[in-house]
Amino acid sequence: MTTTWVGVSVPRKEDRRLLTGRGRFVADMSRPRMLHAVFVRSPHPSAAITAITADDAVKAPGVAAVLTSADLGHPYLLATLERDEFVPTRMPVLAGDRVRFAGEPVALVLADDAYRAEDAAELVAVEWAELPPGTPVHDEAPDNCLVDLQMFDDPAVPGIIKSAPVVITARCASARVAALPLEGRACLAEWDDRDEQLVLHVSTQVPHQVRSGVAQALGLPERLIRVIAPDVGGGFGLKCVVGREEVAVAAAAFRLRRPVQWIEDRQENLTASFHGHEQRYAVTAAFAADGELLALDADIECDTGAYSVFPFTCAVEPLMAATELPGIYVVPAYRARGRAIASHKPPTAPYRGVSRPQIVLVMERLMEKAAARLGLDPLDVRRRNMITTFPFTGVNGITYDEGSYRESLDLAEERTSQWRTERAELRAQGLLAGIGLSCFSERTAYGTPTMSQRRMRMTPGYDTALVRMDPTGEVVVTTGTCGHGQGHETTFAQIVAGRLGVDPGQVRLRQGDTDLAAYGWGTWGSRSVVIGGGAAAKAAGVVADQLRGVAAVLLEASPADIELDGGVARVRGDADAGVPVAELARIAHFQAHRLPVDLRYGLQAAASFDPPGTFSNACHVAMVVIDPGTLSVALRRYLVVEDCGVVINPLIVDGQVRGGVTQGMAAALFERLCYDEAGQPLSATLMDYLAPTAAELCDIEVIHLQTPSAHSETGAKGMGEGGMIGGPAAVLNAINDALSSDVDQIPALPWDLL
Ligand code: MCN
Repeated sequence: MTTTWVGVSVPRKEDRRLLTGRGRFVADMSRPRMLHAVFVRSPHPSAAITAITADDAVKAPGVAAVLTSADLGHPYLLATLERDEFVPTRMPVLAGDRVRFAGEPVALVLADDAYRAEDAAELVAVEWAELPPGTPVHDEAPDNCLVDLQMFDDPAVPGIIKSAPVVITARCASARVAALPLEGRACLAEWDDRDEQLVLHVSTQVPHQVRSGVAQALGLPERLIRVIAPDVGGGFGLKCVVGREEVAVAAAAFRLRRPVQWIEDRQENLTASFHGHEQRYAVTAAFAADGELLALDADIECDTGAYSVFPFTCAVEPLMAATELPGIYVVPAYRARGRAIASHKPPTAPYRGVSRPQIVLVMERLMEKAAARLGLDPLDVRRRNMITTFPFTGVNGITYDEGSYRESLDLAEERTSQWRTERAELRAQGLLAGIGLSCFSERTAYGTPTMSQRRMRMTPGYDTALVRMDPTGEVVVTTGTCGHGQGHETTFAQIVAGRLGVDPGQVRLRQGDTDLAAYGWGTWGSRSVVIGGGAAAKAAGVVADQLRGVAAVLLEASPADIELDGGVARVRGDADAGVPVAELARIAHFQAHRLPVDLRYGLQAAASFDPPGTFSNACHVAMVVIDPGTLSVALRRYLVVEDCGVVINPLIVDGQVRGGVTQGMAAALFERLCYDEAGQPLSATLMDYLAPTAAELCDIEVIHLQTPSAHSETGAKGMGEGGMIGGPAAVLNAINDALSSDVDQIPALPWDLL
């Protein structure tokens, strides 16, 4: 049996450097003659710019330049959907004649240190003419609607609703939130004369899309730009779009031929980067007397802020929500309208979960409400409606691959039976205790077959990996995916090591560099293990065949009889006949003449992978205790039964689940970005924006079921967002259980619970 590293909790290779302060983040980098960039930002949510005067700022100590939109030639980012219902709008790199949210960048100050740049930014005089309330965000969309999609429109729906025994209507909402990565956005751009390249070090999840965005905005060929993502301190979707600041910094370095660095501060991160999840749902669901869901009608509004993000566009949330709302339930008749509404707030990016925390919340609230109205057990109502035969093609046209929807619910119910006793005891003591549950699937690894349905001009999906073994038998893997906290250096090494019969310690992942990797789509949408890992597995399989070929020559055996394991190539069934893999590598490189032509010239292979996507699933159960005096909610117990197919590294998967649940419960209980009536941000610091701490958490127990995916090279399904997707609904259902309430929006703040 070949040793497999799949399923082993290999400690994260990256943690030694990260935990000992030896990581390399953009802010750790410095260059001779480097300029520090600070942006002059709009204090107004909606105003015309009538003049910008930088005379005083330019004369300030240490200032090298002040650049405006006009200085840069009015560059912009444009993300487009090829749909008539979509209104394309430009996002200027620096606002030129008009600002559309408070915090929008209007000028770039470059100085020899960041403090001088900050001081000089205050000297830039901008003349504003505030626009009257009600002025459309974009002239192209007088009603502020940037996309209006009637995604599904079964004409039978109104009739079914009219004659159904039970009709449930609900208005669910989720607040605008911040992804809040530990490291904000950051970039350092420098012109490299020797390579004739603009090298851009960016804290990003999508290096190739940053390259495309900069190239398109500045009218440069992509070859002229190299984007490198060094260590990235989290992104959660905020960094899977291209920041206009990144383009501005690139333009400044290109123009001045001096290195330019920009480090976003926390206030900018909260008020001027990308937000997520501000959505409103008006849903009507028809149920039969036995709890069967008969029809669903949904009207979905996503407040997507002032601009369409590059490359996803502002349609990403409404499209996802309207398409995937039915989730794990059989919905026989469906209507869904999804709209992206522009507002005078920062644009939204695809923050972790992308609409799925909201659609799961909607469906799980509907199940609870239907059960309450019909006097049925809410778990039985879920079971009555769950998809149980696979593959299943839903009314939304989505084909769901094999999952364990029913099994995960059954197991969760069994494992939490004691919680019900505990809840009764707590209630007997006069405490407000409640248990809530959410069942859901998480579509992951969206390849081009799926993404093309969105009709983006830039359609993401595939990825390519290159696996190379060097003459000492060590392996380097390059990939277009770009981990930023998920432990890819470890899990990709496990996948590749298993195929090559070597130790994961011998496999080094190189990612986040557009000059190293073929065009790829970065890390988001829980795509990396399936798509990047799948490409790496395929390429490693080819290199393994090459190794078997070389071994077969040396051992005078058939390649089919060669096993690679423990760093040695052996003839199956013959314990004595073996050659170390390192020796095969040496011969393949240094003694090529001894090998047949097709085995000469090194050990390497590239492979691409582009699956249709696969669905993981999970059931979350939360138990809360609510203080009757203050109505503050404390999480007491949390269980996740999750199925992401073959688990490559249980330690990492558990960490991903726990991190996601933390964000999910924070969205349910604390987090919201507030704006006043005029559009001024009120959550500009971490004193106002309540991020969770360890004190707000309880232990999160994780149990794995493993239903392998047929669409994945390794059988793994993605899972990086699941914790966030299931968390809000489970916590909100627990609160409603504790208070016998019917709250449908998150966060559920104490005053909402009165
Ligand atoms: N994994 C595994 N076995 C599986 C599935 C996953 O061992 N069956 C491992 C993978 O190998 C990988 C990790 O779990 O190391 C997550 O894998 P995957 O589900 O493929 O998700 P991605 O790596 O593509 O990560 C994206 C996902 C998303 S969309 C967001 S948002 C998010 C998240 O990951 N942002 C994160 N997790 C994050 N974790 C950190 N620390 N920081 C972020 O910004």
